[in-house]
Amino acid sequence: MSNRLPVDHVSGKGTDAVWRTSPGGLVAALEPVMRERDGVWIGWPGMPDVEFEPFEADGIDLIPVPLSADEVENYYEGFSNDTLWPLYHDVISPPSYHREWWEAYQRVNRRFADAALAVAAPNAIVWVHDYQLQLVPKMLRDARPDLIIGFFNHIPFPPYGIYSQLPWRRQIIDGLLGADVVGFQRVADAGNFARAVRRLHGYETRGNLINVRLEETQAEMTLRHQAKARRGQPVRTVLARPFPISIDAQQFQRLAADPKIRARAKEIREELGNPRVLMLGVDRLDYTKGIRHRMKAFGELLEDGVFTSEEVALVQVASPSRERVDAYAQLRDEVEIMVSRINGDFSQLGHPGIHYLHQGYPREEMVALYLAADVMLVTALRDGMNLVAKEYVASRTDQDGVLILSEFAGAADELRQALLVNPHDIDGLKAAIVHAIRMPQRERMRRMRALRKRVLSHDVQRWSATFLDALVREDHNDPANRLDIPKRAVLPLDYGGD
Ligand code: GDG
Repeated sequence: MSNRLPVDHVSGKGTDAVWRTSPGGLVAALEPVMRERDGVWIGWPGMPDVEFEPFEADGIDLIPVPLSADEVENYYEGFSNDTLWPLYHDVISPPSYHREWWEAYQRVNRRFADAALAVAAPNAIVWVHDYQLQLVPKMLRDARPDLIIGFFNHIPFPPYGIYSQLPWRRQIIDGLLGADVVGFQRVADAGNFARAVRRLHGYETRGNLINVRLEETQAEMTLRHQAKARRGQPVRTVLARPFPISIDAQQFQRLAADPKIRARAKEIREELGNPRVLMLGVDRLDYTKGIRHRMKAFGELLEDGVFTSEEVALVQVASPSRERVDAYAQLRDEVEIMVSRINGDFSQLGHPGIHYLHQGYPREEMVALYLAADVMLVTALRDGMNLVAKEYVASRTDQDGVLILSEFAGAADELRQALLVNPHDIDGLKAAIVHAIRMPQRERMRRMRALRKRVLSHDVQRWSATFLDALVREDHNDPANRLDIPKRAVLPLDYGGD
C-alpha cells in the first residue's frame, strides 16, 4: 500500500481507462513478490474525484482508492506535503499545522485501511509505505490482529526536539506502533523513532526492539504474538530498524550498456559544446535537495575565476514537483532568479554556465546524462536516502565519474567513498567541486569501483527480500536480522571549514 499507485492515467474512464506504468525500482522489486503471493497494490490513482474499478497493469493487480479534490488539498498537499514533509526534513521550511488537514489525514488513512481489510486473506502480509499513511498500521491491527503488518518510512524520522512540535505526535506514534516491523532508511531515523516512543509512552526499548505495553483485552486479541508478561504487564514487540532502500541496479547497468544510450551520452556533451568538465544535478524541485546551495557554490567558482562557463558546464534537471504547495512555488522562483543571475553574470556566448531544465525526462535520457557527467552533485540538506546517487553509480559501468554526496542524505551511510560534503558549508562545497574536477583518473576509478561494489550487491531486490524476511520472522532477536551497514570509516578528506 502506498499513497500513489505505480501508474499514471492516460485517457478514458471506467473499463476504457488507459494507464501508463511508471517503471520505478520499487515496482521492479515488488512485482515478482506480489505475483508469487497473489498480492495486490492499493493506492490513489492520481486523479481527484474519479472512481476506478480494480485493474491489472504489467502483471500487478491494482486497487484504486479514490480521493476528492478537497482531500487532495487537505490530506495530500496539506498534511502530507506541508506539515509532515517539512517537519520530517528538519523544518528546512516551516511546517503548517491545521486541524482540518489532520481531520482529512485521518479520514483518508481510514479509507486506505478499509481497502486493505476488504481484500486481505487471513494472516495476510500488509506492507504500508511512507509518511502519508502512518495511521494505517494501528487501524489494521485493531480490526484484524491476525494480519502481519510492516511499515516503511521513505523519508527521515526527525529528532524528538523537532518531532514534538506536531500537535498529533502521540496519534502518529500509536499509528506506527500498530506494525510488527517499522523500517527506516538510516540508523539515526530508527533511533529518533525509538526515542520518541520512550518520551511519549515510556515503553521499554532494547536495541531495535520496542516493547509496546498492552491492555489485558488487547493481549487476548493478539493471536499471533506471544504476549509476554514483563514486569507483570503483557507486551507486544515491534522491530524498528533501518532497511536502507536501493535501486534496480541491473536495470541501470543494462541501460548504460545500450549502444543507443551511450551514443546519446556523447551527443549530449557535443550539444553542450564539449566542456572539459560536465557536472550534473538531478532532483525533484524540492527545498530539501539543496539546489540553491550547489548553485551558489558553482556561481562563486565562476566568479572567483577558478573556471569559465566554457570549461565547466552544470546541467541541472529539476523535475516539476508539488507545484500547488506555496513553499514549492516560492522555491521555483528563487532557483530561477539564481540561475538567471549567475548566467547573466558569467555566461559566454553559446556557453551558459547553468543549463537549467524544469522538465521530466524518460529514464533512458537520465542514464545518458549520468554517463555524460564527470561529476554528480547530490547536495541535499536532508534526504531519506537519495536514489539518484545510487543510480549514477550503477550507470557508471566504465568505473569513472565522481560523486559529491551530502552527509545529510541517507545514502552517505553506505557510499563512504563519495566526496562527502556539508552543503551548508559553501567553502567546503567549493573545495569538493575543485577536488572532483582535478581528481586523477586512478583515484576516480578506485572510488567508483568501491561505490559500485556496494550498490550492485545491495539492490532493491535485496532490500525488499530483507524487509519481508524480517516481517515474517517470528523471532525478532534472530541474528539474521542483524544490520548490514558499513562501519563508519574515517573520512579521507574533510571539507569542513571548522
Ligand atoms: C523519496 C525520498 C528516498 C527525478 N527526475 C526524473 C526522474 N527522477 C527519478 C530519479 C529517482 C527518483 O526520481 C527520485 O528519487 P530520490 O530518492 O532521489 O528522491 P525522492 O523523490 O525525494 O524520494 C528519498 C526515496 O523516496 C526512496 O525511498 O530515497 O530520500 O525523499 O529515481 O531518477 N526520473 C525520470 N525523469 C525525471 O525527470 N525518468
